[in-house]
Amino acid sequence: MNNLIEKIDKKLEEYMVIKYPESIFKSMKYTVTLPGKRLRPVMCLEACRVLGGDIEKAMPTACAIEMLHAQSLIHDDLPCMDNDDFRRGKPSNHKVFGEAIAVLAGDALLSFAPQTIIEKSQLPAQTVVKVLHEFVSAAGAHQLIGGQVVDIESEGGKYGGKYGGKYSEKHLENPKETLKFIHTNKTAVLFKLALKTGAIIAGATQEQIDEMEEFGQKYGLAFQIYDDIMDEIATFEELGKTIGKDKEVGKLTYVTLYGLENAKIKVHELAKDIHKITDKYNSEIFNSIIDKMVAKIER
Ligand code: GRG
Repeated sequence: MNNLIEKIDKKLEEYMVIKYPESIFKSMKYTVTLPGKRLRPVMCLEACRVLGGDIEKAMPTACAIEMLHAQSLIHDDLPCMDNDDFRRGKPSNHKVFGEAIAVLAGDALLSFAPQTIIEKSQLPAQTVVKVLHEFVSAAGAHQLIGGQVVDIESEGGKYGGKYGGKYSEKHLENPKETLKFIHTNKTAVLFKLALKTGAIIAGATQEQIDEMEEFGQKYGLAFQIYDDIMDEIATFEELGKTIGKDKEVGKLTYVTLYGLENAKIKVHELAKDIHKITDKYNSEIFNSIIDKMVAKIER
C-alpha cells in the first residue's frame, strides 16, 4: 500500500506544475500534496487491479479524485463552512493563502481534475466519457455539493447554532433519513466514484461495477461514522485537524443521534457486510483499509 501511495504522490507532483500566477497553483498543490491517507486514489487503483485492469491507465483518474477530495476539504475548512484552521496536520489552505485564493484554488481544482483525466488518460474516448460522467455527477449538486448543503443546514437545530434552526427544523423532521442523505452524498460519493471508475477503466461488467458501488456506499457510511467517532475520542495529533467540533456546533452525526456505542456497533456491522463483497478478491489493500478503520475505534 505504501508503494502505491508513493506512486500516487509522484504522479500528483508530475501533474501539478506551478505556473503563472503562482499563488493559485501553489494553493491548489498545497492541500492536494499534504500527507493525507490517499484512500480514494488507492481504492480506485486497487479496484482496477482486482478486476484485471492496468493501474497505470487508472492513475490520472485516481489522482483527479484526490484533487476533487482536496477541493472539498479546502472549501469545507473555510470560515463560511466548517471554519477549521487545520487540515492534514498543517494550517488549512485559507490560513496560508487567504480566503480569496482558497476559494479560487477549490474552484480551479474542480476543473483541473477532469482536465487531468482528459489530457493524461491513455484510454479509449468512450471510456474517458464514462469516467467523466461519473466524475461530474459525483461532484455536483445532486451528490457532493447537495450532501454538504444538508450537512451545514442541519447544524445547530437543537442548540441554536449557525443557522439557529432556520433550515434544520425541516431536516430534523426525519433525522435518520437526513443523516443517511448526508453520509451518502457528502462522504460515500467519492469512495463510490473511486471504486466505480477503477472498475470501468478495467473494463468490468455492469455487475462488477454495481458491486464496487455497493462497496463504496457501505464503506462511505462506515467511514463517516468512524470519522464522527474519532471526533469524540481521538487527539489532534492523530487526526491533524481540530477535534470535538461536532458537538460544539450541534452537528447532526451518527454519534449525536444514536450515541457512541451504537456508532461503534454500526461500523462493525458495515465492515462485516463489506468483507462479504471484497473477500473474494483476497486484496491486502482492501482488507487493510477496512480493518484499520475498525481497529482505530476500538482502542
Ligand atoms: C464544490 C464540488 C464541490 C464541493 C464542495 C465542501 C463540500 C462541497 C463538501 C465537503 C465534503 C467533506 C469535507 C466531507 C468530509 C468527508 C471526510 C470524512 C473527509 C476526510 O477524509 P480523509 O480522512 O482525509 O480520508 P485525508 O486527509 O486522509 O485524505
